[in-house]
Amino acid sequence: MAEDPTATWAYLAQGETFAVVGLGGAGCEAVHDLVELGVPGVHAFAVNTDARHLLRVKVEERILLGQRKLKGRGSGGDRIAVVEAAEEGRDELVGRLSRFEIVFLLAGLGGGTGSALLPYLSAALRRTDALAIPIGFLPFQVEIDANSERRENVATTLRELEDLGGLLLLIANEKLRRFESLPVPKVFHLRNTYLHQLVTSLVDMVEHPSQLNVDLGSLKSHLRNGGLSTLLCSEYHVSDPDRLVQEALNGSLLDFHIGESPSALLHLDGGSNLTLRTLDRVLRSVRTRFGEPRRLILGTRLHPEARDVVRLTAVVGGVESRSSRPAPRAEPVEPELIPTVR
Ligand SMILES: Nc1nc2c(ncn2[C@@H]2O[C@H](COP(=O)(O)OP(=O)(O)OP(=O)(O)O)[C@@H](O)[C@H]2O)c(=O)[nH]1
Ligand SMILES: [Mg+2]
Repeated sequence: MAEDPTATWAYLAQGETFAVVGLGGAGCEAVHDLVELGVPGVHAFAVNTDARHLLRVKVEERILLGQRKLKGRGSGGDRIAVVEAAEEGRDELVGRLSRFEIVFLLAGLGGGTGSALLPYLSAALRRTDALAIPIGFLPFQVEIDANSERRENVATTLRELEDLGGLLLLIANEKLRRFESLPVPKVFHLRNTYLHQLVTSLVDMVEHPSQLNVDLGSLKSHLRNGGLSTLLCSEYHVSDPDRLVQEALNGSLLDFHIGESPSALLHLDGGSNLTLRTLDRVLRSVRTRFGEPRRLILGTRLHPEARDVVRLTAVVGGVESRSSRPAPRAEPVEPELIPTVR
């Protein structure tokens, strides 16, 4: 029997592709919530220095770092102790994560564990073939203002992440204030749903072949040339492409500022009724709203049936660094004003 010519390369399509990794308390909680919302085909990890917290999260693989020094009790905001702990476990940790093609790393900024591990692991994974995508939760302004240690930890972490370049997603808790009349659990559910949309949009974009294909290779090369980048997502009725682009910008909970020379990789996911005119109007709207991009890549996936809703995923490069903007205000506040975010 003739040998199946695909057999020689088919194994390449079988590798594990995506991982989400929670780092520290807030990061592990976010991964737990993502798993509850459903991330099919994505392997989930929880990494913490706090054993009790780690036992609470329902995630496939749980890793306790720094047992010897931190004794499973968390770092109490000590980034340096966490880096030392990570150095000890480095080969095993990086080895376990680098077999994935895309690794989403999630952490709340301001504590010790997540703040130290987010840049540390992003940098370590950038030296492998895996594409590391750091996602940080920026604390509410009132928390930063009230606590100089947190403020320092946030600032140091942001500097380290921005120096790495590439895709950096910073979810700003402060932007949740637009929902301030809703009950707190509902607000955090909205944030988690948004996080879920970011992760699944990117996974969908690179995982499923499409008509105008955007694959992992195009994403990596776009990021290599794009400086600091962010991710925008939206869904809107196919009849209003301009509103689709507007929603991607206005509905974002990310902290970002598009610079003077942006680049954009756009992906549209829609039905068989998506017309060339609609594509054209999306592109025109991007040019108007983002500024004239120096580089634009367009991908589409058109499903066989007609769809009312079209989804836009945009990886925007040339985003300006937060550290070039004014430092956060530091005014004393009453401690009871600090919101509990757990
Ligand atoms: N727990 C929690 N923290 C959040 C959330 N969103 C943002 N954060 C912020 O995340 C920051 C870090 O908190 P933790 O994750 O508890 O800290 P950690 O990384 O475990 O670090 P250590 O406990 O100091 O070792 C805090 O400043 C919180 O404001 C959330 O949904 N849950
Ligand atoms: Mg902790």
